Amino acid sequence: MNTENTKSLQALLDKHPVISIIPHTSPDGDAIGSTLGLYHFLKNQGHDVQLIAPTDFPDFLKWMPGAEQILIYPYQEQQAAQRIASSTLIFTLDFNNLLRAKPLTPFLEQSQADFVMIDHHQQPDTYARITYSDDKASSTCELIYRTIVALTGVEAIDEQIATCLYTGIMTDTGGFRFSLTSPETHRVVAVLLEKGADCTRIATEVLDSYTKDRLLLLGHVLNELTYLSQYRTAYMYISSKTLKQFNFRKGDTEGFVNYGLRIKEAELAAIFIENEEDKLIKISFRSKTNLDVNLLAHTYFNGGGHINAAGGSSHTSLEDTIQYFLEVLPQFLSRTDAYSKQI
Ligand SMILES: [Mn+2]
Repeated sequence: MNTENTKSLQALLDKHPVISIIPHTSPDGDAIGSTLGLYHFLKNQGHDVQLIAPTDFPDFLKWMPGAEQILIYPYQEQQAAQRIASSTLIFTLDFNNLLRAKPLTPFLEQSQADFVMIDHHQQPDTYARITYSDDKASSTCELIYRTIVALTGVEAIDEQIATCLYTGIMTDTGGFRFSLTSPETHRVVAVLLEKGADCTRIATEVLDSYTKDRLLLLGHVLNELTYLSQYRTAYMYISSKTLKQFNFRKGDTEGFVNYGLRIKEAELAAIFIENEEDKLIKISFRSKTNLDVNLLAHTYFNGGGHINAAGGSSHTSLEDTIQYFLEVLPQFLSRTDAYSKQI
């Protein structure tokens, strides 16, 4: 965070604002880690602060310190709406367009509060008074670390904050593997370990916490994986019927898409998941090297994200969506800009 942004943020905090912190819809490890990390920091500073999640989040994140304090909009609609209406400062973390906070979008749009966006996705929107956006950062948690250090110094990071930020960095880097994992990421993580983050416990809580149904669902999905060697592409799909068969719970399919890339030659992996509730097909893409799946998601599937990890959606059937994917895939791969020059 640069000096100007730090000064403006400190000035906003000096006004003793009523603060809300919002992660994106279907919050992941980085969204919950960054919002909780910031929550503990602001609480420690004596601020009036509330975290509001647009939707529920997976059980494998519910052990995190402070998770029980989060207002989850679908379960506490009135309280959440009132809190947003009375807030004078709103942090939006790990997303950069208010449409990514559905169903809270209309409440956020009507709010008179000052907005602070801290995020690492591409093409940030312009709604915030302070925008701290860095699409080269491994995670929003890394940016929250830098924000806290800029505002107060590293002394302000306690064990709870360290635990939350470590969790988000670990999950968003795929366990320190993805291309945006930098020397700086490791320096930050080193400090978080010194501050008391327990890497073994965090990894166990997040990764080794499948229900038996979830593991069997993964087995089922992998059994039906298709690999298109001519396109170096692996794809998987899950129908709502299959989800029911394995007693699906939120978060169960998280990370499944990455298995496609475990094929040595694979460069692109996709997963298509039927979501009966929202009446759409949710799509995730992952890639190796510099194949730009943000471009793929943005151009053909109403979505976006990062070069190596992006998501989108489709309002046609599961079959038609896969058919469409198979049609546009050769087109996409032959585009001159399919391979990003950024890496
Ligand atoms: Mn993130």
